[in-house]
Amino acid sequence: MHAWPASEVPALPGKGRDLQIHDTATQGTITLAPGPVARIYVCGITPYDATHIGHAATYNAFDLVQRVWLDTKRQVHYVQNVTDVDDPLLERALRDGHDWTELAERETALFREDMTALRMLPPQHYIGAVEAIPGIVPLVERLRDAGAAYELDGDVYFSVESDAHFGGVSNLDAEAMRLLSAERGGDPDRPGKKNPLDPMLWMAARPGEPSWDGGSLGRGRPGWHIECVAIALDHLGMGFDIQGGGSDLAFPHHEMGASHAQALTGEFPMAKAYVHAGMVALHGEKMSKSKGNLVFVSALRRAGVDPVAIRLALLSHHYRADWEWTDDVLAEAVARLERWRAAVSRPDGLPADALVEEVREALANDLDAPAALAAVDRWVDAQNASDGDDESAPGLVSRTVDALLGVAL
Ligand code: 5CA
Ligand code: ZN
Repeated sequence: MHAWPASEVPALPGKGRDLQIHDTATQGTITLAPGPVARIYVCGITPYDATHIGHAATYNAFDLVQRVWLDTKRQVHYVQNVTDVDDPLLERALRDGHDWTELAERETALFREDMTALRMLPPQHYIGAVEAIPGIVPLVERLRDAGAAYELDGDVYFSVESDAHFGGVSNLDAEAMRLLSAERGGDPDRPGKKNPLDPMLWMAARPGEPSWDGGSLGRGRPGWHIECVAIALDHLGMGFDIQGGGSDLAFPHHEMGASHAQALTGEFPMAKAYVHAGMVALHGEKMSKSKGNLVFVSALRRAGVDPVAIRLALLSHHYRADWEWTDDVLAEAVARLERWRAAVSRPDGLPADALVEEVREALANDLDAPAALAAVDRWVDAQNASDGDDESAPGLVSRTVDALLGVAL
């Protein structure tokens, strides 16, 4: 699949700092020091509805990761998937009488437009579940042949007991895992499973549903977790730097994915850090497609909201916080954008070299975007109240917020 166009990332003087990031698996902050090419996998959308502010907030967090790494003069190898065949997509298409492939294509196209408007840097590999199927089948066969997977009425399940590290990503107790499994696409109550938590790797063809040739597995379609693992291993290999997504993916998705990969390769860990963004709520409840309490990025854009203001609204919350979208959050971002634009539109101003370092430091410290905004606010307030004569300052501030925060003034 094609991704979306990249906006240019200006080069800044000097060099950024190595990223310290909170890792869900070790429950602490670790310093990542990748080689010349940093590797990141971020779970993509299930395209049955438009991009909402919650999605955008999560992708914003991982866009900051890329920007910090680029500023350390590394290359970034970024991979993202599109879950373009899965139960929720098929259910929505059936409910609305749409063709599921058309629904997926339309919503993926809209996602690309939203990501472009928000200046999110694109992945180098943007891969759909459907196009990944030829790579998924042999992985499931390998797991089965190694005794890490078993068949149940034609479906193939992964045996969580085959990975000694199972449970080490999300650190949840058995009861919590069972509840979340039932809530998030698993089937802990299906009779015949070796462990109630075992997730499906390959679902045998169901009447009226799309299916693909699965070789020795028979016709069917892939389970959700193996989709991301196949794509990540194909394009990044084991031991990549960050596996990213929203906090609702820690269990079961990232837990199961890590176990699939570790059982397949015998290597540990799949990723050096498992990084999870907080959930954005609307009217007190997590914004979610299934609940329908959504604010769409495309709807805001259509209503004339500057995407740069949307980006600033996302940046005004720490990525790990759960937060609530309100009209005030957007109004504050619009006002901040006006102040910042006024400050950099002057021909000269207060020196900004220290500001570059402050923004770098804030982001390297577990992506503290609110601290980065506060640093820019301080420069902007001082600049708007004084008559500095550094002719390079406004340009340097513009380039800094563009390169490190994706904010185009
Ligand atoms: N296709 C799978 C991942 S392989 C999926 O979870 N798709 S999704 O469309 O449901 O979500 C896409 C990303 O947005 C995920 O990382 C998810 O954790 C994140 N996300 C979903 N809802 C919210 C929310 N309310 N706040 C923050 N992030 C969210
Ligand atoms: Zn995923």
